[in-house]
Amino acid sequence: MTAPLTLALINGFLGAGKTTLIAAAAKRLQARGRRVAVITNDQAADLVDTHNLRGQGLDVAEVAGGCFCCQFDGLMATLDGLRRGGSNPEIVLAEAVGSCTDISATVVQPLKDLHHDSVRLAPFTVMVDAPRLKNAVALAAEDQLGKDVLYIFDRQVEEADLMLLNKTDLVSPAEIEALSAEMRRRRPGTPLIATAARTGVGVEAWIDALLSGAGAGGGTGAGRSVLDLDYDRYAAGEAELGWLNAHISLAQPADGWRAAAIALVERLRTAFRARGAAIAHLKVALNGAGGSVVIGLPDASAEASISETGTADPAAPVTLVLNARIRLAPEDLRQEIERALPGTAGTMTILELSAFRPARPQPTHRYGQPIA
Ligand SMILES: Nc1nc2c(ncn2[C@@H]2O[C@H](COP(=O)(O)OP(=O)(O)OP(=O)(O)O)[C@@H](O)[C@H]2O)c(=O)[nH]1
Ligand SMILES: [Mg+2]
Repeated sequence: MTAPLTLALINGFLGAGKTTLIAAAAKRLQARGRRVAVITNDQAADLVDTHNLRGQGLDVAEVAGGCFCCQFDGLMATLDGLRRGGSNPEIVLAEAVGSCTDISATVVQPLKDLHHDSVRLAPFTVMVDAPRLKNAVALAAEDQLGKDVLYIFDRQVEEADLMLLNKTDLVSPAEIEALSAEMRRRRPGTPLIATAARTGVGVEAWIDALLSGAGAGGGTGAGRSVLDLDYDRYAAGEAELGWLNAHISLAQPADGWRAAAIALVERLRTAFRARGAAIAHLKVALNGAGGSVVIGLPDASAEASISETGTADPAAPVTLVLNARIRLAPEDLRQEIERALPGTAGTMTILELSAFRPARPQPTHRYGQPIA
């Protein structure tokens, strides 16, 4: 029998910083001599996160077409594929879809019950975006994403074995204290690490917690509790957001592709603002021969983040992958994106484009009680 691999599941609302943390942690684990792979997950294919992480040289597999809870068998097949594949990882970091919750009942418990021979679970991590929590506390039910989306945001942390308060670089030390206290109030007895994934703060501490298995209640392991969740509100919250994934082939952008990607994101920011459509996360990846650029906009007022790997051949064609999670009807979202796209380049071919509202979650398994 092959040795069990360690699976570290991480959830947290859209744009919290999960992919940024995973990239940072995977590289540090590799530097410690560990074999690591990453699993990304989404409602549809063509993920910016997958391109982003692969562009950073990581071994990445994708579970597309539904969250881990609804694609549990797909998750198991993907783990199996990684195990048989070239890198044969000891540790797999798996990022759930950021609009999902109830991962303990639908993913962690079935893994404990049905797959404990082949998978060792690290504490289930939930990451919270510090500025978003600050806003949620201040505005209560009036969050710009709507009260049902806020319901999901609020529930996510309540099932954590390990909590991360991220983007601590964007709040003051006093606010870190207050927000940490708020998280401890929401999820008592659960370890909390303050992180700034973008600058690397807290990443080593997270890795140590994953490897030692230190989780909720001072115990080890994963899935101490399961949520008592209102699936109608959960489904309504997910359906508040329009979801669009596109994969587009572009001829050489006139101003260079970095400028073209930034201009596209800024055109979309303006368009969504004009319609009063809140941004949950807008991501664009441009990939060409020799390099890639990833632009992220986690909300309408944030500064767009830009990361580049390699040096792309400026004369070569590129592919653009775009993922938008916006509080807007899918048909309107599609229209705005199609309207914004042509300015990006002279010639483009849309290879794939899907725009939809996430369907009601139908988990493969659901355990009403935690497995001992
Ligand atoms: N200031 C700051 N920004 C961060 C930090 N961590 C991540 N970000 C930025 O937040 C944005 C979202 O980060 P991601 O890592 O893509 O977030 P995610 O949780 O994977 O998002 P989804 O996959 O859409 O759910 C990006 O623009 C990041 O650069 C941080 O610690 N501080
Ligand atoms: Mg991500």
